[in-house]
Amino acid sequence: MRLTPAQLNRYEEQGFLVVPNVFTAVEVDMLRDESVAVFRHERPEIWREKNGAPRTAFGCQRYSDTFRALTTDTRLHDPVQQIFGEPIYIHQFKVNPKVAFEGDPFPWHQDFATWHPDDGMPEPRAMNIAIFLDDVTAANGALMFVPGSHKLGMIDAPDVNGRRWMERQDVERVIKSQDDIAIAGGSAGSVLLFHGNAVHGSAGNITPLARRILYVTYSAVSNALRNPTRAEFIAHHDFTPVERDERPFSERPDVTAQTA
Ligand SMILES: O=C(O)CCC(=O)C(=O)O
Repeated sequence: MRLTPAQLNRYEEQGFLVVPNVFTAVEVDMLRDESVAVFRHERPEIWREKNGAPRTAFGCQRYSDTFRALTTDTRLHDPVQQIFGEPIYIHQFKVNPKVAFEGDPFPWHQDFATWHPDDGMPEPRAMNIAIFLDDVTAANGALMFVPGSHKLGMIDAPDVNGRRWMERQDVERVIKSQDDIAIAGGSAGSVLLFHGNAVHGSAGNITPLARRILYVTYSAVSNALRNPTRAEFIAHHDFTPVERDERPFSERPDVTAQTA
């Protein structure tokens, strides 16, 4: 999948982009089933909310054939490679389920404000591309973005218990300066791309509707980590370029059965 000039312009102006109807309903079902299987595991890579509800499954492409195949799918790989103009590797992979009634918020932050100080990533030449596994709305915890905030550069954020959420005065300043907050919603199967310096966050999910989102963070190979400090399952140390595969992940022989 290549982005059109209009989509690229929008991404460059806003710092994020939703592309509807990229994955089919059958594929979304496969990815949902696989994420349910992943969250049955008790592993250090699976983080839970304070109440025990699943929050994030990191690095599950390493033990799931379905998710591994997905990382080479041209619908995820190609738009990012198009933006960076060079080979890319996988910096991070995760599923955030934001479960019905219990999913907690993600406070405002920039991803690069963690990647740079904690992972030793030189430049914001890494980005997320995400698949909506449910219909994502303002009600069930869609990501919110401050449009254009990626152009402000990285804003230092303090390390508080291993997380670098933005300080409130910075959030206020950025939202005032851009005068906007946008909801990145869409139907299941849509894809969301966003810049490493895009200021974003999401509210909790108090609805009975799940809001599962799967994220692949690709980085330009020239931007490989210099001195990573976080766990390898969060910030990978394997900088091998991803080899794209023209076959949709769902049609590959190794992903016909649930694998996680
Ligand atoms: O899934 C979400 O609601 C937000 C996730 C996010 O921003 C992050 O993991 O950095």
